[in-house]
Amino acid sequence: MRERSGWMLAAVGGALLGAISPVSAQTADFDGHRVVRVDVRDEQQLAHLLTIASDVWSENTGVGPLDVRVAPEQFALLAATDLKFDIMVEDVGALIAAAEPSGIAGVSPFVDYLPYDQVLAYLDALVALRPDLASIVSVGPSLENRTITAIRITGPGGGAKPGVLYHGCQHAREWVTVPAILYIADRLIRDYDTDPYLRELVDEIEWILIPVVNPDGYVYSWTNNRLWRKNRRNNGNGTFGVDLNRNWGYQWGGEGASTNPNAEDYRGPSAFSEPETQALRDFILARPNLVAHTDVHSYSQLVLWPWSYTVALPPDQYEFNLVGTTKESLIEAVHGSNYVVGPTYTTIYPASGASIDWTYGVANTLAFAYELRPDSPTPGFLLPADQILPTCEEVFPALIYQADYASSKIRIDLPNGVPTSVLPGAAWTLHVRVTSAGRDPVDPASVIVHSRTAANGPFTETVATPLGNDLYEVMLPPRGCGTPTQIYISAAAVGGGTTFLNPPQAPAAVYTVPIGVLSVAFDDNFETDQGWTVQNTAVTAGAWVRVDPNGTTQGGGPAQPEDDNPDGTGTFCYVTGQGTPGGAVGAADLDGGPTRLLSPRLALGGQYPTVSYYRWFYNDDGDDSLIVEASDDDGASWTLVHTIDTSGRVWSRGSFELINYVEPTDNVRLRFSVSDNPNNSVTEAAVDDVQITVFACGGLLLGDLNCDNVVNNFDIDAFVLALVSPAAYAVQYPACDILAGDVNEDGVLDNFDIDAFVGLLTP
Ligand code: 0X9
Ligand code: ZN
Repeated sequence: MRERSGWMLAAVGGALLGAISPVSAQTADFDGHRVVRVDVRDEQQLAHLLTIASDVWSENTGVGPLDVRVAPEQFALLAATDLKFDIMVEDVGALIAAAEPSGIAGVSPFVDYLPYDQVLAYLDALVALRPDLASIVSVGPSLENRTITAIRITGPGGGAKPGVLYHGCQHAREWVTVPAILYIADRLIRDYDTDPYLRELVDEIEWILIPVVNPDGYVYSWTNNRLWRKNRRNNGNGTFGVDLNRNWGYQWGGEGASTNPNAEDYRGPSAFSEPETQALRDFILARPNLVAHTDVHSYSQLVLWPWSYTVALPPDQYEFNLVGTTKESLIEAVHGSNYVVGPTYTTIYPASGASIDWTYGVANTLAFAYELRPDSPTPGFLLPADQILPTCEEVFPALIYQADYASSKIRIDLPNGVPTSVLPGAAWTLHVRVTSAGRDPVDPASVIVHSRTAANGPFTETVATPLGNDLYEVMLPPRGCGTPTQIYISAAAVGGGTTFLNPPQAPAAVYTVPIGVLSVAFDDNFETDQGWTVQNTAVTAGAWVRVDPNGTTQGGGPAQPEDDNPDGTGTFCYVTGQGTPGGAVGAADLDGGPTRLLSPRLALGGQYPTVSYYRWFYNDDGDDSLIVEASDDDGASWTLVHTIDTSGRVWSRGSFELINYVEPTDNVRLRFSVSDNPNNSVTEAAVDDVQITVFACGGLLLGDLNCDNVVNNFDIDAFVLALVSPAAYAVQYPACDILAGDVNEDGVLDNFDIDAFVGLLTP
């Protein structure tokens, strides 16, 4: 895992329960409190430290360097132990005092932090500036009955406009998120007359901006405890607060959220138990026009997207990554700040019940979360006021871009998917649904299916036929058996603009439709021995072994899996060394290596094999990997297929077209290799459910003039002979069908087939 300093989420984990004093009504006093970075060597030291410290400031609690806050008397206790530590913050109280707002009434929100009533007054002032564009909208009541207040901004003209909803301050102490939202409203309103681009976005989009979605917490962070995070729910056991960003109802109650009411990431008693999340949920559900959502937090300088609850990537990962990396450069272009982008789970930590998982997973918006300045624990939440304006300025273009992108988006779906294969000689139909997010309608003449029959040839464009209700269809012509058909779809809005693609990375990525009859050539769930061999080099422990695995754990998560792939059958798989139930994690992992798992020889000559397998990989220092290779010469030489170097801690599926790596010969082998060399970490890998599907032609293979079931240079002589003298061809190749030479599939073998035939031979 990437090392990051950061203590965004303090006091995570039940171990801290006893150490945290119940919140009193008095102003929390952090004078003389230090933040120390302790070198925690093992679980015992960790447990001991957690009985001493007030709370944890690192984002993950575990063995290794750990930042904790200690009161002066706790510091004395710590100093008396043999734990080694560095002092990171000398005086938390002084840090808070240094970032104290001036409290001057009427001050700009971009010059100093504003108390809640002045935030509302600022919204009123903006509405007063442009009542034709802006209005105050009530989202609903907070727990203490404050009104969660939005400013709605849109230009003249009604009708269905795509909407965007951006908000700050789910977490009370993240003060800079409030001006960041106000700044958007400010610019949209003040620059409407002078900036044609912003004017267009205001006219064509409904903007809902909520500077503070947790008003009770925000007020409390001003009056009582500057470092308050949650809402102000009385949990009934002397503790207060539910983490609103663990209370949303998509996969609520999973990883990365606490059941402990005292914890900073307490998820609440049930999904949407809190008035604040309920109000936002109902507000969003009542507005199906919403296309984008942003939840602004601080700090760490990150741009995050779903999922937060699982390591799995969202279905729209490609698009999130595209928009996310564009945001990264837009931000950097303003003041040079570096923001790290990625899915929440892997970029910060697991967090179930987070807002963006719900607004993406349920409300179907393009949902991002930000962590604003600074990038380090000091000053962390206590960002000096002179950094408010640059922070607002640097994220503004990225936030605007997200709204522009999401609201002009055209979506291309394949309601029936693409066929896994089609029969040789049969025409087939593709159904496409094309919808517009609303700023401009779809241009029906722009819906085009691009198809080609050679891996590198030009695409043929077929304009789709509209069927009504956003549905279109395209009839694709019958083809002989051979190279798969490749397709992608494009569409644009009336008036042009961006051409949207499916798959979005087309034509670099395409849908592949094999022509032929699908069959399974090899299937191994490792319940029996199908002839795999293990080859070890410098392995001292943890070589590949076929077992029903015993799980091991490290840092609260699995290292070696307890079960084989849950999507497959049986209980066995290959793992790197069998774990001992309850044994130490390091005793059962791989040491040295590589250990290599070699498949039996696979006869795949002349076919189109798709290989799929399931894998597990865990490595606690990030310098090892699981390597997947293929060979077409019985293992004499190897071609790299996949490198898995992220610790998923879950089973995931890998698949590839063999032909993209090696020739499908009768001497194919697969190989899975992993090493921990030098032996410096916990390294665990597992492999299960290796399956190879192939397409048998069961008929004519186009281009296979010598009928040996492969199209290659050995067909050239036969093709030329067939072309110049069909009679001579029939004599020399009595078992073959001359129509295999009709490569362009126009019904005859003639000179027009030459280019197509050459196309089959040149990869
Ligand atoms: O833990 C959180 O809720 C967020 N970090 S913070 O330090 N600001 O508390 C990160 C969660 C990402 N946000 C969403 N997934 N909405
Ligand atoms: Zn936050």
